[in-house]
Amino acid sequence: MLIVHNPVHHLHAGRHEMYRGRLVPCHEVPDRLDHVLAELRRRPLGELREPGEVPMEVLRRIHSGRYLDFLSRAWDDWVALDPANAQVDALPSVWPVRGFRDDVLPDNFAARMGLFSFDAGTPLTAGTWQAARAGAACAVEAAQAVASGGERSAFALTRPPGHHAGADFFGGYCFLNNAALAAQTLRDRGFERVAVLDVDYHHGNGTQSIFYARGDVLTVSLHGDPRTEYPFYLGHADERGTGAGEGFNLNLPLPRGTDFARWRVALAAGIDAIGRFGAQALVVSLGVDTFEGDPISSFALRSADYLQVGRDIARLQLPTVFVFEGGYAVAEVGVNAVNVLEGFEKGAA
Ligand code: OKP
Ligand code: ZN
Repeated sequence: MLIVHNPVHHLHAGRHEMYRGRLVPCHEVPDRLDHVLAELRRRPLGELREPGEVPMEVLRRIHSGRYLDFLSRAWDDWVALDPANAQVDALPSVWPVRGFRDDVLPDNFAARMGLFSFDAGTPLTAGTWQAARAGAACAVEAAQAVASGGERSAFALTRPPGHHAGADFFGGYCFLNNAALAAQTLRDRGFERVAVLDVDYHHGNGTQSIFYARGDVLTVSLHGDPRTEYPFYLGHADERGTGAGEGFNLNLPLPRGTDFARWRVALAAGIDAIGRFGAQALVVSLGVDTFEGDPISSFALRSADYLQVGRDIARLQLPTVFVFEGGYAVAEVGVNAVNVLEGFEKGAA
């Protein structure tokens, strides 16, 4: 398995996220990735590589031009407001809900932040754009390696994560949708039907919305029930896709406290759907915040369970691109993520 890792991920290092009226330290920290990389050096699974640059046109396959313009300049705009802002993360505080217009791009910076986001838990920092763009490059390069047939599987090891980011919004610690970019790259390189399997604790609302009206990319997400869990406003079982995409979105929400036995039944349903769809390639949004020790999530998977997760996914026998997403129990995130990859490699053999 080829591993493409983001060498500049640490340029995105948020200080605070808004939580219950207070600014609290970020859960999505650079240490997370360093732990996964360290585990991969202990248990090597294949070549470790840094990505080249990803052209803006490739990002535009998934994200809108006006969102990319905003994101690429946001930090400079923020500091231009006041030089003292260079010491502070930018967070949105105002949003256009139902009845407001989103077609007029505001001049005001706070208003633009709100137009292109959906929560106040996702700080934009000095290096956010550089880190996110290099992360997108990891996902695209991993997908290209699999599409060229040079690798049967690849892992894009990057942060910030991506699955909450939509075509034109950030949120949920995510800015560019790495998994969607990987799936689109596989489509553009000739795979007619691509599936995205999102096993992160949180519903992959960005990925779902990007592909919701498309029948060529099946999106499947297992996650905490949005009635109680973030991102709250999407991820219900009755969301099945629309238009040409009808029947090509599958949500498998699960209650807080779900253990591996129950979670694995849902995984089997997701894997079945991917098989029936006739997927020719697979992207896995690999979050390990389903772990029992995760500080912001409430499933109860144990470290050894992740080996079985990888084996179960391997049974699809598809060219597969794994993309790193969540997992906030920092000390265990490396073991858990690499367990999935090792289970996959050994299961496939
Ligand atoms: C990103 B990914 C915790 C609030 C949770 C957002 C969670 C984003 C998860 N105090 N806020 O899906 O792992
Ligand atoms: Zn998550």
